[in-house]
Amino acid sequence: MKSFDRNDGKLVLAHVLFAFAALLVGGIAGMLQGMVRGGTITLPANIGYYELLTAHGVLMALIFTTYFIVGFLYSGVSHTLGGKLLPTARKLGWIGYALMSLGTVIGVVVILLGKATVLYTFYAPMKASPWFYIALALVVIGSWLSGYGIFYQYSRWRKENKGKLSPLFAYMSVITMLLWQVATIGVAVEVVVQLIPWSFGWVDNVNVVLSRTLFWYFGHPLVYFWLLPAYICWYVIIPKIIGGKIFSDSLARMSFVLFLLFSIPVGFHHQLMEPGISSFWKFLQVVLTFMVIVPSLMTAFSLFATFELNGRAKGTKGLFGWVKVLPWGDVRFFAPFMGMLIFIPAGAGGIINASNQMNAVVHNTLWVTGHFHLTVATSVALTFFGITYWLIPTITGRTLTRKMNRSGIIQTLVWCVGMFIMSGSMHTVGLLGSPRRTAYTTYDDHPDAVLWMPYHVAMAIGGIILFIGVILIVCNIIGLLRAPKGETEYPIGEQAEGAEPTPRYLERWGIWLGIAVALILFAYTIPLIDMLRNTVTSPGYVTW
Ligand code: HAS
Ligand code: CU
Repeated sequence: MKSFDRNDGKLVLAHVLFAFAALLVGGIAGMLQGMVRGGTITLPANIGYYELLTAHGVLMALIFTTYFIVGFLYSGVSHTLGGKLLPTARKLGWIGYALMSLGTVIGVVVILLGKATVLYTFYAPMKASPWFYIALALVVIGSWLSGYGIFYQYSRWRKENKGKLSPLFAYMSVITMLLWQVATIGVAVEVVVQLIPWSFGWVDNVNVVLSRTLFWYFGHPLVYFWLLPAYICWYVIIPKIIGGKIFSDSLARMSFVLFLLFSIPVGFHHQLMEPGISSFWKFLQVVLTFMVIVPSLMTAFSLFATFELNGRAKGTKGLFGWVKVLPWGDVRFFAPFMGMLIFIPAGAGGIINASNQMNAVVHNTLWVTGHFHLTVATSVALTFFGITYWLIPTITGRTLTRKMNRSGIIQTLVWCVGMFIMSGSMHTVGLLGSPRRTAYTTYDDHPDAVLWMPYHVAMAIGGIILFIGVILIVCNIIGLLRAPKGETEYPIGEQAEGAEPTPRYLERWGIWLGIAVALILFAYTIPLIDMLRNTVTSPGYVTW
């Protein structure tokens, strides 16, 4: 077994540790805001509920995820494309890291100073300090450079390995980063062209519906930018960990291609209840949203196939015999598996959100908050935790001890229990009409609100359990950094024998990017022209 390149290990570790530092600070904010909303504590006068909520959203959804993803993708690209990053790729990785970190520090300071209480979606016409938007721009530009590093390593590998199929991990990393490049154009235009000039006072008004549309052009693919690295783990890593095989390399690649095509032209499903967009275009984007469910269903199918083939190879019988031979005691499997399992109801919730009429029931209620705590904060986060348990030992030349493995299983269970209570209450009380994004209020003891209160308290209890989960994962990481020296394998699965060879057109980037751009133009051109023609602008508001 070849050990992981030391210099690359440093780059990956820097990203992973930054990610978990963000998780810790974001987790503190999350627990406090849960308790405030449940009416169990009040904050000191100089800290606002919405300030904490902004810090929580930014640190968890934008910073924890992006750092972890960049670190994880770099590790796999280094491992599968030559065993070492090329100097240019590594340099781009470090410059990206520096820019993102500068942006994060500026952003967090501005939020904590109370100058940017605009939540992680920073909807206009709420107006933050310009430095908040500049900070966000730095994070995005940094992540672009990290993406270029991955493209560079991949294209050099392909030049030197003419005619060979690229490793699946690397291929998936390239798609993830391509999706990110195309998606972030929306938020970059929003921030640079609209929000920065406006918040500096160079222009007085902002086109609100345009800014939200540019945001969601980015905001939906953003959720797949979180999901795809988890899928890389499910497709590539998990088969190896369970001692099985990847069901089909072609199917895996095809599902990623479908994400590239369909995850961008669907942002309107976040704006179904907004005026200013005609129902025809909303309908069209809902249809495309249902298209983007397909690659997730393909993933579910493929995972079941991998599990079942693995069971059959080990002699299990019956419909569910394969369940018995899965390595339940191995946290590298157990944590991502719980992520998969929870993704079934989480994804079903998404399909409900995307259905126009039902969106009218759930939009802007705590149901949506429940939905994304199952998707990103459970399916994705648990998978990232599961990766961490082997990634840190691999890149630092250590081993995962039995004791650490057990702490990992306990951490996973704590997370699941906390999330079950918190997200379960959010879903239920959302259906009862309780709005999202609100601090504690009794609504003058209105009968509806009286009904909501116990759920809000349950949310706070779930939030406290989750915070214990955050502390446990941080302790586990400290444990991993001090684990005994040794070699830990980078688990990369292989395709099952007898599967069809992968068609080469899956790597013809021109075709896929071309179709993706065509779909985006189709879904967005006319609505954008409408928004530019019939502008309704607004001055900025500081609502906090
Ligand atoms: Fe979503 C709102 C629709 C997936 C995240 N979503 C959000 C927000 C976030 C978010 C953060 O259409 C809130 C944004 C805000 O602040 O306003 N979402 C969908 C749909 C999907 C979906 C159709 N969302 C995600 C994922 C996220 C995420 C993934 C993060 C990672 N979402 C919406 C809509 C809204 C929305 C509307 C707006 C709501 C509103 O009104 O504001 C789909 O992609 C889901 C497809 C998934 C599946 C599940 C497949 C299952 C698999 C697991 C297999 C398990 C195995 C193990 C094999 C169809 C792959 C089983 C083993 C056994 C032994 C049983
Ligand atoms: Cu979406």
